[in-house]
Amino acid sequence: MRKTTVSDALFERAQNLFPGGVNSPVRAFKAVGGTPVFLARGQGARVWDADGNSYLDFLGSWGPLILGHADPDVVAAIESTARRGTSFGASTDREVLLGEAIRAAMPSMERMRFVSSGTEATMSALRVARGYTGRHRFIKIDGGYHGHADALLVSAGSGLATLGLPACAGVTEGAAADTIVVPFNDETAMRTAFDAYQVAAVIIEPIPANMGLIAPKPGYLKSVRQMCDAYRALLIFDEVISGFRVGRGGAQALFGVRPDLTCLGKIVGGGLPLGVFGGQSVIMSEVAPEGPVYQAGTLSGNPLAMAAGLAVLRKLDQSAYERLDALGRRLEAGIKDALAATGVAAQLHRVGSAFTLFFCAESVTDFASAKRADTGRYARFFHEMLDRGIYLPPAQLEAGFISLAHQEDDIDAFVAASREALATIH
Ligand code: HOZ
Repeated sequence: MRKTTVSDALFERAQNLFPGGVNSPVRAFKAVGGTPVFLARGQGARVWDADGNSYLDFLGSWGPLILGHADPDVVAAIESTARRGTSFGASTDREVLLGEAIRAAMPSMERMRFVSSGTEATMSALRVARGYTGRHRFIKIDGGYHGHADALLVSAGSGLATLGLPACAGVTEGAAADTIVVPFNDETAMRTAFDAYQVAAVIIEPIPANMGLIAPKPGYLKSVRQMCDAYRALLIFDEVISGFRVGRGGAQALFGVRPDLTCLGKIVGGGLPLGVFGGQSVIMSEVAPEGPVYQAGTLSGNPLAMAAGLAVLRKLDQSAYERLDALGRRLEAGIKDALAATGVAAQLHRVGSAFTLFFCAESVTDFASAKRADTGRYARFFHEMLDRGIYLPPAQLEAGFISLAHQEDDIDAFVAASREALATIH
């Protein structure tokens, strides 16, 4: 039996301080029940909680930790940078170095701006698209999550989906009125929206990972690109999760689709707060001080985040992605065997080192089908796995992640725990 005394006591105190006891809703275990685990430290593929229990971590801080916890090169980069100053509010050489590394990996990002979170990146990219096109409406995907800017919280995935909130209180009708929502993987619905409205942009996670992980059907992203061109709207790829996760060039390289603007976060900041938006040079000319679209931040381009991001990107070569994919294939094969052996109806979705297990018999292609998967069963699976030392996303409509710190043994441990957990919940 796991000890939870210290986590329980901390949660008690945290509830007095923070709404729901947390500083981001998805951490509150609302979808799975029980008391959230308070983590004390992480090393490689493992985390330890405040009670001393240890877990193999397949959450990876919701995506950033592609090298695992406390990678020595990342820690060294942060330490040596911190000794020279943590923030200047002025330009540094590391911004140039990281910017060049990002552009080399994703040539569509001809010019970019560093911000402090994925939310800032998507909010700003949308503002730029509106400024550039002179249009105010935009299309987003049902269940797509692009952070918590007002207009983007309409029909959003991640925590809103987990909490079952179709809309967010405090978002005015005016802010939501410009958001046109269409289902993922549905070209007809998008074309209908384009026919009905003049839109500035389509903002889309090319591989949605906030309604669980769902791959685009063949040709879908290309046809979205074509529609954007035909209707003179910008295509914004939210690659906060897929960027540097599914390959060095992100989903845009994987599917051969060049967006006009890209938003990054998570991995690119090496576990520190960082977001990036960028794209065609002429579009980025809209951004102040070159153009009239204002955007700013005291900690933008923060030296510690630049150093951490550079240290991570240096290690993400082709062999790193081959290794991640091999680990992903091992996990997928093991889980599929476990499902067959236990007779549990579930779908394992995987792209490289990102995955979701949907508890349902039908295939999941969009938000509507994702929401039909059995969340109660996922909750039981989650706790059975936690008790077996495996830390997963505390909600089915999210993605799990494998890191380069995971070894074959860790994947086998995940599979063995899954087999027992599936048999128990069946
Ligand atoms: N955007 C993350 C994945 N859904 C969750 C992070 C958070 O909301 O705390």
